[in-house]
Amino acid sequence: MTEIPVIPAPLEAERRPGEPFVIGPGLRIVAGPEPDAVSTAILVAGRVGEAVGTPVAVVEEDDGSAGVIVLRLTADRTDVGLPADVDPRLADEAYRLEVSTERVVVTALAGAGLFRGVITLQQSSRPSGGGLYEVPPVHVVDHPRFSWRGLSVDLARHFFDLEQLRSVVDLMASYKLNVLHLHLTDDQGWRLEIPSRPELTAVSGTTAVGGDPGGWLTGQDYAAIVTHAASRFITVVPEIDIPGHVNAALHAYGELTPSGEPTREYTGTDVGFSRLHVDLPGTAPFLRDVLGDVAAMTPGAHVHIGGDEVLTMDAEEYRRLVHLAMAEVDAAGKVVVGWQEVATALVPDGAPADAAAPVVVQYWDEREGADDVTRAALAGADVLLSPASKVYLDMRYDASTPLGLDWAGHIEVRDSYEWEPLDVLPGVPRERVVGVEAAVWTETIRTSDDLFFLLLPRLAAVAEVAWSAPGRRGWESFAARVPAHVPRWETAGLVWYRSPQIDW
Ligand code: TNX
Repeated sequence: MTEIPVIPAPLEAERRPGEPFVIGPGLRIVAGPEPDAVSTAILVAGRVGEAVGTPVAVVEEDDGSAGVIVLRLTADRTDVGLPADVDPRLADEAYRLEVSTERVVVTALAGAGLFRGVITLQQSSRPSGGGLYEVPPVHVVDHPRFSWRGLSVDLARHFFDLEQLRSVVDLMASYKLNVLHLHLTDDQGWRLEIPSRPELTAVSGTTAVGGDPGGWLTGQDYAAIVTHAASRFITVVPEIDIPGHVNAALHAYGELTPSGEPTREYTGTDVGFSRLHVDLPGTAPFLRDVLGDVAAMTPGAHVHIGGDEVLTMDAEEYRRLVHLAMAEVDAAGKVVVGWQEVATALVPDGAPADAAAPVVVQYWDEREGADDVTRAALAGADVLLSPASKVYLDMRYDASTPLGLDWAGHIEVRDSYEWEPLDVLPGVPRERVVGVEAAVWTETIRTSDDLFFLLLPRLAAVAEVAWSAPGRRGWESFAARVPAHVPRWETAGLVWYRSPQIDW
């Protein structure tokens, strides 16, 4: 196992003899001319400069001198130690890190890999007194196991604003996660301004669970979080949850209800009671407007249409509504993601999928049989794994946890760590599994402190499950590496859970 306290555990990490590399005043970063290398260099220079208290220069010329961190892009896979048979989707995030007493060199095929390598460098460093940091000589070759390593955050039950989301993104970046899924709409509130449907936020933006204050992201806020995430090579996947979980929409637009009257606001925490109606004249235009606008605001490849927990609709109407939404997302040039229930609409009665557009099915509910998901995967759908009993980070750690739910059980840190993604759905072909995504639902979560208390340290555990090769990770090793991360959490002002399973 690795000797450096890096999470997720790298594929290959070997300490080398020699004095540590010193990070302090006078340090320079060599990068460029590629914009992706320069942008990461500037980000790193800013952070290091803040830590050591003097500005750090970014230069293009490598004169071979000591005291530099070199960020180097290459087109040659062997430069980053990548085996020829590695999935091309993983190559962009691969990196090689060489730390010697004199210099640090990060090599990658793309900006994403440079950024991931710098995170490893950061986690390998330790304060050495007098505002300096040092990094022991080390050789690291690394790439992720899965291409989708996500966190889903529910902004609908309680709202979290741009600044709070920026710290979530920063935490994700520090564990090499690469997808931020935003659950933007639900019965209790609508959290993204939609230019063609302004009443959604004007009417339903201000409500939240328990009558707590709501809020929403303006188009500008959304663009800002997308940009902040992109600079850390994290993609935002927006979720507009249909055809259930829609009371906020029905409260804003009466044309979506059979009576034509808007529904009342809803501030409870039940699920499954609200629904769209496929035959109302207002429904298809609503889906077109909302999904079209969201797709237009989103540079990432995916739009999530929800599809979960629709308890008051027959299968045929559900299927028609899901297909309407899928067609709009497809027309807008995006790939559909849906919770596992959409699998029932993809492959009805076991019939093979029609030459279907690509789709990602997100598995979450282990109480349900997974036959539909497996069938969809065999017909070509990709599968994203969010088994609730492992990665629903809104579950309590144990019976004494002061907040959180427990319908999927208690999830101690070790529970979120010790599981094998490919064993979750044995019938799904390995190459259909795109990755792992944690989720945090916010029925009981109101503040950043609540949120980070539930995320830490479990998010780090899930990140390792999603990134590290099975033979490279293990609970004892993980538990031994976690305590070194506490100072960074505390410097960032993040509250965390002192699990009795870890020797802090
Ligand atoms: C299930 S997961 C839900 C959410 C709840 C969550 C609470 C999913 C697709 N639906 O509506 O917030 O459980 O843990």
